[in-house]
Amino acid sequence: MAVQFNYLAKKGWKPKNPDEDYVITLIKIEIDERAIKEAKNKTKKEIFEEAAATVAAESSTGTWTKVYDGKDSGIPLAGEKRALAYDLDYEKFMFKVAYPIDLFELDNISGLFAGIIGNIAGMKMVSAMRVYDVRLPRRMVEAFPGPKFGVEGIRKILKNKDRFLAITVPKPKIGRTDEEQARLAKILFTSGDGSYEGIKDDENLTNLEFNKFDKRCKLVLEEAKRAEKITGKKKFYLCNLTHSNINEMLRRAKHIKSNGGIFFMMDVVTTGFAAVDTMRRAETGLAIHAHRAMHGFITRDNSPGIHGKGKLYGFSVSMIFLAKIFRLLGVDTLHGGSPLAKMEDYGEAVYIRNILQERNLKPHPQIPSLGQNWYHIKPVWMVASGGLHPGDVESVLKELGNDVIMQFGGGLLGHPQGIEAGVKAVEQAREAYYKKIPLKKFIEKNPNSELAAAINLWGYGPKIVY
Ligand code: CAP
Ligand code: MG
Repeated sequence: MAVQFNYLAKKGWKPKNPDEDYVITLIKIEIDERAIKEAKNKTKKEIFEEAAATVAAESSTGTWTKVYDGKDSGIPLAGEKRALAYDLDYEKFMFKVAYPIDLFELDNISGLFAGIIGNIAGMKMVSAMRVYDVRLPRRMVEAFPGPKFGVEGIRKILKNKDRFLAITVPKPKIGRTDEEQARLAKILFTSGDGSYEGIKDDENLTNLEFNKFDKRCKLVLEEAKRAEKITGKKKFYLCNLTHSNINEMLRRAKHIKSNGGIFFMMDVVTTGFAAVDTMRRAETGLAIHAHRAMHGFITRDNSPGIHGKGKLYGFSVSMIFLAKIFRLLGVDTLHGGSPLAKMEDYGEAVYIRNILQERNLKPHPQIPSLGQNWYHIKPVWMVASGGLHPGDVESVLKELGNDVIMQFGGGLLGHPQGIEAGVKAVEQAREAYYKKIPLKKFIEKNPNSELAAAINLWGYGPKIVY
């Protein structure tokens, strides 16, 4: 490629003071077989170098050809500020790109992404590409507020010092009217010992003819207040305000706040980065529960190369990358999957928990990643969800720790003895866990308990959702 500058760093080059002066990305590519055939006198290694340099060029200051470089052309600055591809791994076809911080507006994620990953997936010479991670420098991190409440803020509001939180999403996904959903909330909040704390809308539930947003919000929050009086325990409702019009989301947030809510739920992938940033900076006074519907179309990769080794088949951006950005933008909770829930999980859910909660995040030893220094940004709740039931409490918490919201949808509402029994089963699992009684022991001693009935039906370990 006849580009103006060399976008490939010299062997051994590393960015100086990366956390001060550079944005760094970590990428793996697969060289297209046709590109190898067509470039007869080039080795695969040379084509890989060219592809890595092209990524750096296209995403920073270069283009596909040499352009005018005379007076007022901008070429001197383009040369000085260019990104460099470095740390090339010729076995895994993985490399990093270092971008000088001046290439970006510090508080603009949409602009940043348009640059660093905006045009690179179209390159003809690669047949697959995965963007694993991005590491952001201090000044960029400081340009964002991060979560308003985070783990500690929510614990204070809920008066819960150190235990995990349990919530339920109504199933069927769609079917209950607003009034029926409020009646379900009442059962969840008041059954058993009254400690069950949360209800969440499902993603399909927005403002529907038979289940209106404003009415549902008011009725469910009224049940929360009533239940708090009866049980003496704080309750919360993750009320879904997702809309493609940000002004409508802001209106709905006001409605939640004026009805005494603590949280709103938004689908952060379908609404987008600008929407999340706007909703966070609007200071609604509410915590943000981030659901990630549609992320699979961005993050999923079934190829053997997904964790660096082997061939890569498709084009994707990892959940690690997205989780980092949502923490930065300021969600208070984020769906991050759960251990064992996905094929060949490799501990990704645990690492996502680390991304959300650690202060000085180190790269994962097996999963390609860069780590992140989080400076002032608070830790975020990890939401474990998808096919969970009471028999998972022990295994999920052992892996993820206590700063977790466990979501039991079908795994509570499908209890063979009914909804109240489902609540009791979760409560029994929670009590046993915190008393350090293995769930197996508990059900041996209490064979007629609701927990035993749940485990007899679902066993142990998350159900893979097919
Ligand atoms: C869970 C859920 C959640 C997914 C998504 C569902 O219900 O409501 O949307 O778990 O979360 O519709 O499946 P169940 P994630 O508890 O009945 O499975 O993105 O973390 O997978
Ligand atoms: Mg759902």
